[in-house]
Amino acid sequence: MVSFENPILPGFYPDPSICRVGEDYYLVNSSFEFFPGVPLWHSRDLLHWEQLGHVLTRPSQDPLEGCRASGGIFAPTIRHHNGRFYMVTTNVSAGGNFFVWADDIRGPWSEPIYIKQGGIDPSFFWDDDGTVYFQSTFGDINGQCIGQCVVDLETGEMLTETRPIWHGTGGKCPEGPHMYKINGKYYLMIAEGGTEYGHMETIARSDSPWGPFESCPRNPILSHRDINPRTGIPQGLGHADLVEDQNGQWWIVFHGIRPSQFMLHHMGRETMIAPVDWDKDGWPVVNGGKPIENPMTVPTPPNYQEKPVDKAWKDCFQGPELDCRWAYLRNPVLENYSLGNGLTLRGAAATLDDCASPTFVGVRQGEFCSQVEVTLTVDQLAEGARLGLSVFHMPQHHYDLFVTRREGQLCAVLRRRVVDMVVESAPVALPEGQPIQLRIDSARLGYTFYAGAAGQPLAQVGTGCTQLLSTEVTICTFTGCFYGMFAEGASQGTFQEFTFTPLPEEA
Ligand code: 6LW
Repeated sequence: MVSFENPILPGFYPDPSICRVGEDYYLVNSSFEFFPGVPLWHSRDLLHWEQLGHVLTRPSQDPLEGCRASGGIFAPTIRHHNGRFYMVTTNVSAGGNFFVWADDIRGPWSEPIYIKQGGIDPSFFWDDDGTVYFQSTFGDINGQCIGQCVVDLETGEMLTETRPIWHGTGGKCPEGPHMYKINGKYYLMIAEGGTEYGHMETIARSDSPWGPFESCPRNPILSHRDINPRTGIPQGLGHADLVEDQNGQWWIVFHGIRPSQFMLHHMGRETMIAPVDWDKDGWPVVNGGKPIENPMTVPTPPNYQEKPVDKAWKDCFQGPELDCRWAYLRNPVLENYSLGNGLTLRGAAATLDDCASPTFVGVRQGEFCSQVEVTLTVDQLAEGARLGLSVFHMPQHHYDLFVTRREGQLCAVLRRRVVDMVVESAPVALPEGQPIQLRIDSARLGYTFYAGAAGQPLAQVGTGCTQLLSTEVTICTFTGCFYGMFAEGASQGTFQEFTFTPLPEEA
């Protein structure tokens, strides 16, 4: 047995899907309006994950122009069959359901092949006879359900009409379907209850991929809907996928949230994992029937090695391309970004308030308590233009620490945008012609923003609470908070040495 802490992927990494190829595990997440799309992860022991990159790296695969916050790419499924990888997902802002494929996990991935069946949360299942079944959310006279058709993977053509196969156990929003053939039975696992505090995972089985499906008597097999959020135990567990390891032990990946305080979370839905055993009647039992809480103690996974986890990192932007942890807002205007002795950003008309492609590149917040710092050299900055560091959730919810000019004076300002309110701090004067340090100290309930000349003591510019950047305060987004460098207006600046340092939780 080994112990570990969930989430295995901290920060906004929701709707996980997983597959195994030999001794290698691959996992993907949804990505919505952030680009590149569909983060792609690899592991050899299910507990330590490295990001390989993304599946959707070209705008032709992931058109996000003008898409709304929490639009774009919804839940994906990754599968491997006959030596080929398949990733199927939905772009709710352009095109609907589609899949891409690759013979090498590192790509290149194909252009999209669209499938006419509607709904979201698409998934593939290959039967022994080679028939390929496609599932997604659907609806009929009896309400919301899971719909299925047979598809031709060469063309994406539907070879049958869509038929409803299961309506779930009565929870709202039956979604996130995945089908598995285990011990000769067809199992269909879905999420129900909606991706909030009532989320749950349920399962049913049949002798035929078309059903009828018999519901597991112990449904839901995974849920924290009856666990008090004040306990600090993760909430909103659901949207899961199963995988069998090479020792025959089964595992379930799913997402959950870590509230910062009672029924508020700002880091999005995070990827978690737990072991699965099968009871005498052939039904799955998650984590021995116990709640998902840290520390998790689980059977030793294959290839497991104790590895010291160092969450601190630094990026000096010296490479030919950005590290894959960085994400743009929608399809980026690439001429506004350049690398070489730092990351140079050029501002444009688009701002963080717009559903556009402002000059922004960010990394997901995955720790409650941390310190983020970056050094900025101002190359060009017109009156009122901005260069800075933002805690960004969506266009109506972000806190921006930026360098600007007020009556020609170089200064730092904190601007907090919450729905239709914008509050700006008093400007803090900054010296001309010197590198500027911008810093954000994050705590569970709030952020503190600092600025000043690099190497000098920094001045506090302002503070902001995490509550107003929480999903429950926004339009109930599907995303979470990012730390992002940005440029707006007639501005150009070079960012160097972006450091992330986890801090101990304040007492
Ligand atoms: C995902 C679906 C869901 O596709 O939210 O609430 C969507 N549930 O399963 C976005 O995460």
